Amino acid sequence: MSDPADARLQRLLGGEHLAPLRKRLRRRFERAPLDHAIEHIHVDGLAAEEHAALAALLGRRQRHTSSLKIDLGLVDGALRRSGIAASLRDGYSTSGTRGNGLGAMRRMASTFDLYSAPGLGTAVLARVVSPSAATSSLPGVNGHRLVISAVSLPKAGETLNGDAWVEQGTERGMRILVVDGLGHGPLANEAAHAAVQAFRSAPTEDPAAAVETCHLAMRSTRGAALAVAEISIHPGVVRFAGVGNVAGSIWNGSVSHHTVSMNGTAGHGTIRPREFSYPWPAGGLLVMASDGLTTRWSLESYPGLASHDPALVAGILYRDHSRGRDDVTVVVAREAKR
Ligand SMILES: [Mn+2]
Repeated sequence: MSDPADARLQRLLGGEHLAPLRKRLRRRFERAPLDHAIEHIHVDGLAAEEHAALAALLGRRQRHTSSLKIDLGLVDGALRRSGIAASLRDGYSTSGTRGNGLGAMRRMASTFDLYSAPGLGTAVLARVVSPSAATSSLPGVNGHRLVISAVSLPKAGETLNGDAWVEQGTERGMRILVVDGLGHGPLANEAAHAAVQAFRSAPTEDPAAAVETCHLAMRSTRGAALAVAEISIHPGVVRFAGVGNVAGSIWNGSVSHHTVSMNGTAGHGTIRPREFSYPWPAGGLLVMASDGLTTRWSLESYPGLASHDPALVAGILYRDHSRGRDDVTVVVAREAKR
C-alpha cells in the first residue's frame, strides 16, 4: 500500500482517479528489462484525464486518443528526474531469482542511481547516509550547488594511496585539487599529502598560484603530477592549471573539451604554472583523473551517463578504464539538479 515507488508515482501522476494508470505504467516498467531493447510501449484505453497526465509527464501537448504510444526513454527520463525510474523496475532480475536485490537497495539507500546501456553493463549506486550528511555534502557556489564525487584508490597491494583529491569552496566558486604522487606507496602518499595540506592552507589562491604553492610545499618529497580546477557557475567558467599528467575534461552535453597542463613535476626544479579558462556550460560536467585512468575513455561512448549521479559516472569510468597497475583517482563535478 505505502510502497515508496507508488508514493512518488502518485506525486508525479497524482490523484485517485489516476490510480489504475499508475498501476498499469508500473507493471509495464517492471516487465521492461534493465538494458531494455524495448523502445516504445503502448498504453491503451486511456481516459481523457489519464492521457493528459501522461502527455504532461512527457512534456507533450497531444489531442486525446484512447491509446498513446510512448517512448520508453522519455518516460524513463521523466521518471528518473523524479527519482523513480529504477524503482519502477523493482522485481526485475536478470538471473531468474526473485529480483529483490535492487529494490531492497533502493529502499535502504538515501541516494539510488542506476546506469545501464546495451553492451555497457549495468552499474548501480546506492548511498546510505544520514539526511543531514546528505545535504551538507552539497557545497554552495553563488547560490548554486555542485555535486562532487570521486573514486580514489591505491594500486592493488598497496595500503597507502599515492593519489589524493580535495574540494574547497571559495568566494569565486569551487576549487578541486587532484594530485598524483610519483610512483605509488608511502612516498607517493607523502608527496600527495604535502600538496593537499598546502592547497587547503591557501584557500583564496587562484589555480595557477595554488599549483605553485603545492610545488613549493613538495620540495622535500618525491614530487607529483597535479592539477587545480576552479568552477564558477556565474559566470560559467572553469579555470584550470596543471603540471604533469592529471587529465581534465569538461563535458558540455555533446562533446568534451580537454584541459591543458604544463610539462614537469611539481616539487622538482622550476615549473611554470599557467592557467587556462574554459566555458562551464549549463548542465556541464567536469572530470579530472590521475594517469591511473587511461586517456582512451569518452563520455560520448556512454549515452546519457553525464546526467547521472557524479559518483556513478566516476565509478563507471573507473570500472571500464582503470589501468590496474597504479593508484587511480577520478573526480566528477556537476551542478546539482533542482
Ligand atoms: Mn599515477
